[in-house]
Amino acid sequence: MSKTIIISNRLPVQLQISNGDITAIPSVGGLATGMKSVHSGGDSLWIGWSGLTDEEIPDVLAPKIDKALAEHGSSKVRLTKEEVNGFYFGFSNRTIWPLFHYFLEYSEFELSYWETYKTVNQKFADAILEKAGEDDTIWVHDYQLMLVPQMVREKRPNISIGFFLHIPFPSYEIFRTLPWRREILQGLLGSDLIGFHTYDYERHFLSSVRRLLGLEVSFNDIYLDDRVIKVDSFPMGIDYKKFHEAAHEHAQRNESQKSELQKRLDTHKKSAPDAKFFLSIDRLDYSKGIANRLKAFEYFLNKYPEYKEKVRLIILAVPSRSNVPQYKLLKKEIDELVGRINGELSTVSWTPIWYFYRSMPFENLIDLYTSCDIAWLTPIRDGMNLVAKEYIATRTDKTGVLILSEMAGSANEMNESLLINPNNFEQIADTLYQAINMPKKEQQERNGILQKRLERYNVEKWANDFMTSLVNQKEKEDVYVSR
Ligand code: GDG
Repeated sequence: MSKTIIISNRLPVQLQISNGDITAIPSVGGLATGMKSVHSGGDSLWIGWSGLTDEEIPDVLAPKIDKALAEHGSSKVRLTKEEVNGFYFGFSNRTIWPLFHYFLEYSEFELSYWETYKTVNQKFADAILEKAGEDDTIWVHDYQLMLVPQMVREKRPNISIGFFLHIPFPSYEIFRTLPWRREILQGLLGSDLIGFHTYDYERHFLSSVRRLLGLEVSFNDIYLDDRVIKVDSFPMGIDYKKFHEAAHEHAQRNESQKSELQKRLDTHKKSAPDAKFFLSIDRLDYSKGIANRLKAFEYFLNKYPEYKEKVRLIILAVPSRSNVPQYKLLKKEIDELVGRINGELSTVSWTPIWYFYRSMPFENLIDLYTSCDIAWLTPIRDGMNLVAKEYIATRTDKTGVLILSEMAGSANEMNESLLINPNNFEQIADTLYQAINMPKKEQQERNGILQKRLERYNVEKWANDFMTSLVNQKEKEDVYVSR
């Protein structure tokens, strides 16, 4: 029987070794949360890096690790510490990530990173080739593995390969600055179908293919030798039911079933029923605009001082890539901003910002989504932003206001939210004011429309659309070849 092979840098679970025991904990992050529901439902194998380097895995534990991963339908690619440094912390996160998010000044063009990226991509391709049958479908994910499609294609000319990019594809003017721009495009073109979150990313990609490789492009088909490659947009959805039902279940809990966090949130709500909670949740990443949000919060409190002691900003910043210098610096900047703003504005009964630097269990995520009146998600650039969708899905009585950045891919589908430019503090302050004062009926009207859309175009539909499109493209290609 044919199967789907999902391949991404990280697996759906992360392994931890303590006292000779192995624990598998669910991975946090957009790709992992989204694909997990697809993976758990069907006949699929997920190949990726376990999160532990070869040096961290004692020989005696290797079989246990393979067994633990197999229980999650997963198989690992082995990487050394040096490979992780060059491939993941290096080329992926110091070259591609900043470049594709328009932080050109952060992007490092380092030959040794590129060399390691190629070596590691080949390791992932080899792992696929070892496991894949001729009829299997390969679905490669994200910017860490852009060379894999062509590496697999060289050995298996007829196998079906799809690729999905979870981050933005930048405009040609940005992309052309990359020294290995042609190699990256050629790597991606090993796929039969290349998917992006939005039509804009798709157009940017096609423009780069046309201008850098001079290939024939007709609508969204690329002609390369005897192959036709389709490029399309598939805006990723969420597991709507999971979030919506979790919120319903949450609302029915009695006092003893509530988490400590929820009890604290309830106490504050009771003591100040008119107070509003703003929520900000992201990985701690410069693309997410957390520092800007803090500055804009201060700006808002200066412009509308009547809201001092009446609003509170809850920030959940999930640790991410802390080995990369820019992330270390950002952490320091955020710590300082939170300290300064709280120091200057706090009163005996009010701390304006609650700041959590950690990853929280799913249950606490639901506590935050359901307790906060306003979700304030204003990345500088974001491929999609699933948190915005999750917040809306948990609002079972349809109240709540979402303030969303125009620069997030999700803004295209979430027009009923309050869209802002994350660099415009004046607009942000006025939008926060508008959100605080939005009548309940208007909130419910906006969220009702959003919820219907998110429920219909959920993550399962997203994955099915991608897979159906891949099958159709393969058939179209076969007809083209046999002409
Ligand atoms: C990339 C792209 C694109 C967050 N904190 C916790 C936690 N999360 C979960 C959220 C959500 C996911 O992580 C974050 O997804 P995002 O989409 O917001 O962001 P990235 O991680 O940057 O994801 C992004 C995505 O890929 C999908 O294509 O949307 O643009 O950058 O699902 O719920 N989950 C738990 N604890 C936390 O503390 N359990």
